[in-house]
Amino acid sequence: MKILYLLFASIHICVSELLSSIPTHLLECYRGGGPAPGAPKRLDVFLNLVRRLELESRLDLRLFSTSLLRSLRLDGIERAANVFESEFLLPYRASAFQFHKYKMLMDLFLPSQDLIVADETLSLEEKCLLHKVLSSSVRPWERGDENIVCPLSAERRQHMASTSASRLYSRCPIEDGVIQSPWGAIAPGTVVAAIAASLETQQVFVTDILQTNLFQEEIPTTILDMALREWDSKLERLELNENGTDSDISNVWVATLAGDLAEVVVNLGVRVGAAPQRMTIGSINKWNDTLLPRDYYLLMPNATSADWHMTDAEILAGIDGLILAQHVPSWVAQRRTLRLSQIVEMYYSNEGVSFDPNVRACNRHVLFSEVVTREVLFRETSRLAHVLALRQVTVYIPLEEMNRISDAAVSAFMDYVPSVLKQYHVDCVASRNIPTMDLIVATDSSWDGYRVQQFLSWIGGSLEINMQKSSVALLHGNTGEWIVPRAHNLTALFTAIANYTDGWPNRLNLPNVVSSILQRTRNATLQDISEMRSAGPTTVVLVVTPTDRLSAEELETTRSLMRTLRSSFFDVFFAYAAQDASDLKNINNEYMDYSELFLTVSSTSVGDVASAVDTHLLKNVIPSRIVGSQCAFNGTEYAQVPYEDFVLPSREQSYRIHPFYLWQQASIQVQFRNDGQGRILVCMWRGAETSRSCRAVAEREAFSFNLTQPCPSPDFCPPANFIVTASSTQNLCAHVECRFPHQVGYYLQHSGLRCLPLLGSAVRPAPIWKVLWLSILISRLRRDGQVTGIRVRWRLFKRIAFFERAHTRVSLVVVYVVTIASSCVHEHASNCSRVLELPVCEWRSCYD
Ligand SMILES: *[C@@H]1O[C@H](CO)[C@@H](O)[C@H](O)[C@H]1NC(C)=O
Ligand SMILES: *[C@@H]1O[C@H](CO)[C@@H](O)[C@H](O)[C@H]1NC(C)=O
Ligand SMILES: *[C@@H]1O[C@H](CO)[C@@H](O)[C@H](O)[C@H]1NC(C)=O
Ligand SMILES: *[C@@H]1O[C@H](CO)[C@@H](O)[C@H](O)[C@H]1NC(C)=O
Ligand SMILES: *[C@@H]1O[C@H](CO)[C@@H](O)[C@H](O)[C@H]1NC(C)=O
Ligand SMILES: *[C@@H]1O[C@H](CO)[C@@H](O)[C@H](O)[C@H]1NC(C)=O
Ligand SMILES: *[C@@H]1O[C@H](CO)[C@@H](O)[C@H](O)[C@H]1NC(C)=O
Ligand SMILES: *[C@@H]1O[C@H](CO)[C@@H](O)[C@H](O)[C@H]1NC(C)=O
Ligand SMILES: CC(=O)N[C@H]1CO[C@H](CO)[C@@H](O)[C@@H]1O
Repeated sequence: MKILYLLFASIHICVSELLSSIPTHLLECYRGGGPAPGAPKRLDVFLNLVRRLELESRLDLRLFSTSLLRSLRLDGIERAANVFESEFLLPYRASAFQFHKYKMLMDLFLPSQDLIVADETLSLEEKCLLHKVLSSSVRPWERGDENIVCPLSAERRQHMASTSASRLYSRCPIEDGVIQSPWGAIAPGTVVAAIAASLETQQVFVTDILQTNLFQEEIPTTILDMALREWDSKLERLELNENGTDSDISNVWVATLAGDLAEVVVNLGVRVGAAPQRMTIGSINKWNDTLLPRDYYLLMPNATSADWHMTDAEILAGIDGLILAQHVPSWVAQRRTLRLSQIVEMYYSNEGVSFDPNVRACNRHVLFSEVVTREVLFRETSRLAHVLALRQVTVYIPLEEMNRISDAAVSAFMDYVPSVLKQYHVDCVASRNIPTMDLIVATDSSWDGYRVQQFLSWIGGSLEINMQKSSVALLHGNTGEWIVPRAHNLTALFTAIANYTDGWPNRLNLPNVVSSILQRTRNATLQDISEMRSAGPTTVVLVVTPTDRLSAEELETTRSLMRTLRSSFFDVFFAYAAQDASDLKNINNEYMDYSELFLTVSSTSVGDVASAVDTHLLKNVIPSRIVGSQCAFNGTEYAQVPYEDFVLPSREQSYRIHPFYLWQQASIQVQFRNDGQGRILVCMWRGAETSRSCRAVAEREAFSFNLTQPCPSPDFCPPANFIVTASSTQNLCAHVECRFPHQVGYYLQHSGLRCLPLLGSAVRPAPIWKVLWLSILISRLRRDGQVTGIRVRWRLFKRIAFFERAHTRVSLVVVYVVTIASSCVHEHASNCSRVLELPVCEWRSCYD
């Protein structure tokens, strides 16, 4: 290992000392209790925030990790007793025991600067969330909800009676600085610090530390003198070898297990003596809600003791940090652009880190023995505890005594570790495909706001919306208004929900929902045209309606709206989660393009609905759409922006061309151009055919699938499906947007697709011009009140008549309006519906 000897003088010049007062940019996170609870404290949310900062700051891994700690981590913040917040006084500061070790780490072992301006990149909610999950602390005081959260047994209640502080300790304090991961809750601040330390390895001599001004300032001279004398005599007696390795402390260990174990020694061991059985190591915890984890309770066996010096989350993160620290320098040597979020995400995944797939959290129990030995842990812990004690304990504890206590703590730790490794172990499993989609959720009266949030938290995580192209939107099931218009990350989603103050649905009004979808789909199509898109995620509308039933009138209205939707837009999937879906199955029996799914749920509980959605929607293949929204116009091909996508090894990306776009076309080409990070395999097939034509596309090559006469017979025109997998990866995706280094990127482009009726055949006015007219017309119609398909059409015709009289040129526009609002009533009609009534098992029939 490379040993860098610290030049303490230089630290003084470039690095400021860590202070215990809350820095200005974090004050808002405490004033008035801080922002309302928002996104779940979960790995995916944490990674998304880190990624956002990485994208903005453009620092390398080493500078970024240390700056992240400097800027947003401050351990040991607690609320002062009996002080009330005022305009001039904020009763919070970093005064709990966690602060001391963290201060030593940052001042002496990880010299760093704060190069990140979080305020420029993150919203207030995001900044505070990231600060809270990075900073270790415990909120110890009684809150008043303990009887609900952690009820007492009668026998325990008697023990409790004797507490008499001015403020009572809670039976279940809240541990901060933790996030939920599939392999147990972890303290991400510890993992980040370990990675930072590994890239700046320092072995610091105890004697050097003792002589640093920064360190000496806060220690009584008598104690310091005793310490110096003891070390000097050790040196004189040549108890230290000539290289001094007997007296140095490694920053990687300070950042991880030795740091937390030294806290046990100093805060508890000094009090109870050198007896392993009296050392409290580890903790019993519980999330207040596993679907929407926000508070992590410490269920302390004895309410009056505050022995949370080394919690399970810190142990797990310490082990993970040590494992990563062993590998990160060599990975960075291979790929200089490697980012913190990539390392952490790959480690906490079933596939492992792309450079070294065995390094992953599901292998933690195996890797543990490679990185931790009792001897090293003892050596590092005892030295650090000795130094830490000078700061925290008011009497001098001789080295011998400190070593005995440390030895007891290390014994207690080594005894405890197997059980904690076992408790949080989850086997590695083969990773599964996650479909990309624009999901829209609408709920009925069965869920209140909190349950909707639980569901969204769960589905946002399962769809990986923070990491992939997917988005989630929330529609009010009764009014059809947008509660969350569209969110690409969970923090934005929860901020919008926190801002929503109107009531939650007391019933489901499906006509309102479908007409909102219709309007949104139209807007999205117009946007596709103006952005010249060639492909995109499919829209999936998930109607959660375990309780409410449709009235006959509503059914009729919905049917006619659905007819309008289905005849004009082709890549909107509907999924209904209901206890009895018989009525819902009647909504659409005209356009059988298999974009419907009925999930039977057994109750209204969020867990039941989530498990049905997981099995039938998320594990399903929902292909992305390849579309030809815009037509060649004025005799020229319209410009098309190639669709950029990527595939991860062991996953696949699927696409579909709806038959509408194939109909009546002479020749269609779909091109896949490899972006050069590995080889891909692209397969094409039509409808439910099992025969696929596949083609390997090497780095930087392109391949076009040619479909001549894709629909030769008017009666049979199955959709065209494509699937892309990565057959090899060079592990070199380097630009900042890469999710992982081993993803393989490609571009998709096509020509010859039929265009939407919206911009039908040869036309004079420019597309944007028409688009505007269309929007104006339809939004006026909607404002007239509740929309039914029939009424829409009727009013449209009245308006058409008006416009025709008003201006002859307008009649051209009107043709498109008719085509879009009630498409297929016109010339396309018969052909349109026939295309769509194809007997191909794609969706509905497979699950019926
Ligand atoms: C979340 O999305 C919003 C917009 O939808 C964006 O402004 C914000 O920066 C995103 N946050 C993160 C952390 O990516
Ligand atoms: C001290 O370092 C030298 C060279 O760096 C090495 O040869 C020697 O073995 C080391 N001594 C001890 C006791 O580690
Ligand atoms: C979990 O804690 C958060 C934040 O305190 C709170 O908003 C939420 O209601 C709690 N959930 C449950 C189920 O108690
Ligand atoms: C908790 O308190 C009980 C009774 O006072 C005691 O027997 C037990 O050892 C204590 N547990 C711990 C972990 O201190
Ligand atoms: C919150 O809602 C108000 C209006 O109700 C709106 O003006 C504001 O922009 C919203 N804030 C966010 C962050 O969405
Ligand atoms: C669609 O566009 C119209 C007009 O531009 C706008 O008023 C409406 O709010 C948009 N609807 C949605 C769902 O975005
Ligand atoms: C159509 O093309 C002709 C000649 O190519 C050009 O003069 C005319 O401006 C174009 N019209 C539009 C609307 O772009
Ligand atoms: C498809 O057509 C293009 C151009 O006509 C041609 O270059 C390409 O080789 C064709 N692909 C196949 C597989 O025939
Ligand atoms: C444009 C087009 O192909 N239209 C066809 C629609 O279907 C009828 C028969 O139902 C044909 O006669 C049209 O040619």
